[in-house]
Amino acid sequence: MMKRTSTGTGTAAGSVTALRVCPLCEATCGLELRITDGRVTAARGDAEHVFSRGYLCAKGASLPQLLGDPDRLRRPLLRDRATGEHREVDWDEAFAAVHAGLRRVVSAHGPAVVAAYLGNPNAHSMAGAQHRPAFTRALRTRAVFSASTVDQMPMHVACGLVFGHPSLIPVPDLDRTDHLLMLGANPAVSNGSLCTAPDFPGRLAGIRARGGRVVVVDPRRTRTAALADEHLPIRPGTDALWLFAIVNVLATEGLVRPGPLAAHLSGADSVAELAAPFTPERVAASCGIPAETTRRTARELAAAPRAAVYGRMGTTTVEFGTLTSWLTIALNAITGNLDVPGGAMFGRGAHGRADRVPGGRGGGRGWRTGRWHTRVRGLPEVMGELPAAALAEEMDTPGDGRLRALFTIAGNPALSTPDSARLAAALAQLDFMVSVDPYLNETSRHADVVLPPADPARVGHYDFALGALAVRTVATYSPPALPPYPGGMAEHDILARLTLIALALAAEPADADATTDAELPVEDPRPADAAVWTDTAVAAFHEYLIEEALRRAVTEPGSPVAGRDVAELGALVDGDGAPERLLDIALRTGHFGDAFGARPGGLSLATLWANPHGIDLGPLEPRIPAMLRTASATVELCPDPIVADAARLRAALDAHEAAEGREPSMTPGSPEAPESPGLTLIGRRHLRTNNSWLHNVPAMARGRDRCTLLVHPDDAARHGVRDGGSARITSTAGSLDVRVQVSDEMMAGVVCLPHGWGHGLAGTRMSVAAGHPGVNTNILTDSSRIDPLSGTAVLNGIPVWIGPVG
Ligand SMILES: Nc1nc2c(c(=O)[nH]1)N[C@H]1C(S)=C(S)[C@@H](COP(=O)(O)OP(=O)(O)OC[C@H]3O[C@@H](n4cnc5c(=O)[nH]c(N)nc54)[C@H](O)[C@@H]3O)O[C@H]1N2
Ligand SMILES: Nc1nc2c(c(=O)[nH]1)N[C@H]1C(S)=C(S)[C@@H](COP(=O)(O)OP(=O)(O)OC[C@H]3O[C@@H](n4cnc5c(=O)[nH]c(N)nc54)[C@H](O)[C@@H]3O)O[C@H]1N2
Ligand code: SF4
Ligand SMILES: [Mo]
Repeated sequence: MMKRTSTGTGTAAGSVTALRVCPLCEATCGLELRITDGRVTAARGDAEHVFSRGYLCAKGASLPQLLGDPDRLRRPLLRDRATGEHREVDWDEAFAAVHAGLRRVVSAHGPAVVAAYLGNPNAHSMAGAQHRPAFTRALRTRAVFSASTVDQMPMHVACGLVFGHPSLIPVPDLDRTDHLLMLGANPAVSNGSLCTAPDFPGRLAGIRARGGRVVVVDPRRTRTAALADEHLPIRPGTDALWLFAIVNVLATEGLVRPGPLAAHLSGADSVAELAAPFTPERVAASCGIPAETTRRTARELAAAPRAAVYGRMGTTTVEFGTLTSWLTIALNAITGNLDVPGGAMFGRGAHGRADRVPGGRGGGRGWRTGRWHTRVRGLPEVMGELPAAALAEEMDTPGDGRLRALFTIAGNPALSTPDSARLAAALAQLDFMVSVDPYLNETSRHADVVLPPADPARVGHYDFALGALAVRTVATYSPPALPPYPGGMAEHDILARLTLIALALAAEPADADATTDAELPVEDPRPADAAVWTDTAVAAFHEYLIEEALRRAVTEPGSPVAGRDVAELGALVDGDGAPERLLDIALRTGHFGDAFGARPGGLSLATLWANPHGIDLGPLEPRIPAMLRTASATVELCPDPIVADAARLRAALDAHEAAEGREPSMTPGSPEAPESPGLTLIGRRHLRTNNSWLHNVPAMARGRDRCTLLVHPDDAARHGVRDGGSARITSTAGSLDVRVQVSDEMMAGVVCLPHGWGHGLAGTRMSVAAGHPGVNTNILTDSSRIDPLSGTAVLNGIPVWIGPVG
């Protein structure tokens, strides 16, 4: 195949443009980058991109500053354990240090004491999808943690139980719905999550322009609430009660109408039974929503021709996160809005696999959690991962199996996960730590070796993770906009080398008592005794990945290339490097693929190259029952773990009613209950932030202080704090001093602090961020409070006390 060039047409003198999908959030906007003198000098929306049509936000526009950030690491760093200082080294020295450090830990204690933490940007790179999984498997450890358990894991669990696979997550069909009931989401700022839709705000406006209705349920009057027809303030953590009350109204008023889905649904009657105790009147005080409003909301939902219920962070990172996520699915199902246009539908990436029996009945083995447990608290594994809330205790609690080494890949758990003070201390006392990260930040400052990947302009891009969550099926491939810089290394090449090191160590004899029961699911492609991370070994590893992908494709049921010859297909694979070749295989063997010639006109890498503004494969289509993976081949609407958790919710409501008179609300916030804290804490995001890592970009840092505590005027008066003054905020986990911003956006009894701040720590190298550090709200997050079914930390709805400082 001919080598293709990436940069496009010339513009102003000396400049060219290149197209690139933005890697910063889930909206996947097409950008047009201007490149001058080998640098990205400007970014604007790609007006011709089939999905985003020119939309971009302030973060996308700041990409040139991010790429050119002088603090961005371009060479590996090695840490001197005596001084704590990091110094630049070459790649060979860095990988040699990884090899030696990992060998020291694994030969003494076995691979089970090595942990990995995978952060959010893994969902936004090809390397995260293509190379990262082999690395964590090669580590042979069960101690894999990720940002999912401070994010969307409850939705995975709900979908795993109901549909039989945790990745089958329905998304609101924004462009065709007449009614959107949105809980705990602020897409006007976040640009959407678990729902990929560039220009989310424009699409919300579209619903209203069509005569539809948008209802936002949120303790704060957010930008999104301001765009809606109606805003219902709700007490943090009580959405499960409220959604059950909606089900209760539908059931008692004869409004349960699953429609054609009924044929593929089991357990719908049990949902109504579960909801029986939760009347609108009973939950009103806890939720802060009058019973009449709840009844009206239920009737409006039932009456809308096409409606979707959608919940995000405010519904997942709460005490009943899985139950709440499940309720959104259940409501869509019993109102006849699941898997129909305008309702909640299943996305499918352009590379997505074919459903098992095309057009036929699905079915599978079902899905479960708890295949292994954490050492200290016995918390169950979910999707092969352990809760981030347990990371610190697994590292700092003495005993057999204590975690002694850690790899962080694209993560900043020191700011992003619970009980940060304890976690920072635990990171500091690890035997060995490696961070794959472009910044020396609050997490990587603890790393013995920091491996910085080349920036996104220098690698290709295709959205593997987000395609399945998009409101339309769209495919865009962005080739590297710039050549590799001298001495830089792409993330996939870093991960390939780390995998080779882990595989080589697996082949070495270990100490007698350092045993593991984990088998080795990745083959070491090198000949015996070959050097570990040479270019030749990397090439062999890439060949192995490509062959594996083909082997899987020819054996998978329903695959359009089932039964064909791996060597025959291998000769047809297109693309310049391993990431492109793996993408070509995924595209061509997927649902829309050309099946390596068997389906002319189907997708391949070549068709993506020919369409640089993306290919639109149309709106979502119904997929039940063929996509189902439950044992019964039905939507199992009332699985046992959900029934049990509904009993836990009922018990919580009963307990609070028993305490009636002393404490009129299930959540803290009542002055009549002095033993309970005064207030509940929730989080927020800002247009110019991206979790913890854009605060070093000058355009993102400019302007007013954003790390403020929002307090309702009545609460400010009651607790003696004033606008612009300092307050001390205290939870069961820790205490912070923070600047107060009095705001009637807040529901009374609820205060709000953003996450991702707390910069300027010793040993970090983020000069802009250090100039406006803010405070780390996760010092207040109590790692003992989790949603038990998913292990997800309670980040929203934290009981806190506040008072003036001094
Ligand atoms: N209190 C509270 N805490 C929260 C949240 C909240 O709402 N409230 N939100 C949670 C959510 S939703 C999430 S997703 C998590 C995020 O948790 P994390 O993923 O742990 O944290 P991020 O701040 O996203 O850090 C991303 C890291 O990746 C690095 N990075 C950026 N690009 C690349 C790349 O291309 N390759 C590599 N290798 N590294 C890269 C950055 O420098 C940074 O160190 O935070 C969670 N924490
Ligand atoms: N600008 C910007 N965009 C981002 C990010 C960012 O940091 N900055 N992060 C990205 C990431 S990783 C993610 S996961 C997404 C998250 O995307 P979203 O979930 O849309 O973003 P949040 O701002 O966390 O919105 C959660 C909302 O829930 C509300 N809330 C809190 N507690 C409750 C509750 O108990 N019930 C209800 N009903 N509401 C509650 C909060 O007030 C808040 O408005 O955003 C992504 N996009
Ligand atoms: S909305 Fe998201 S994808 Fe679009 S430009 Fe902004 S950060 Fe990038
Ligand atoms: Mo997230």
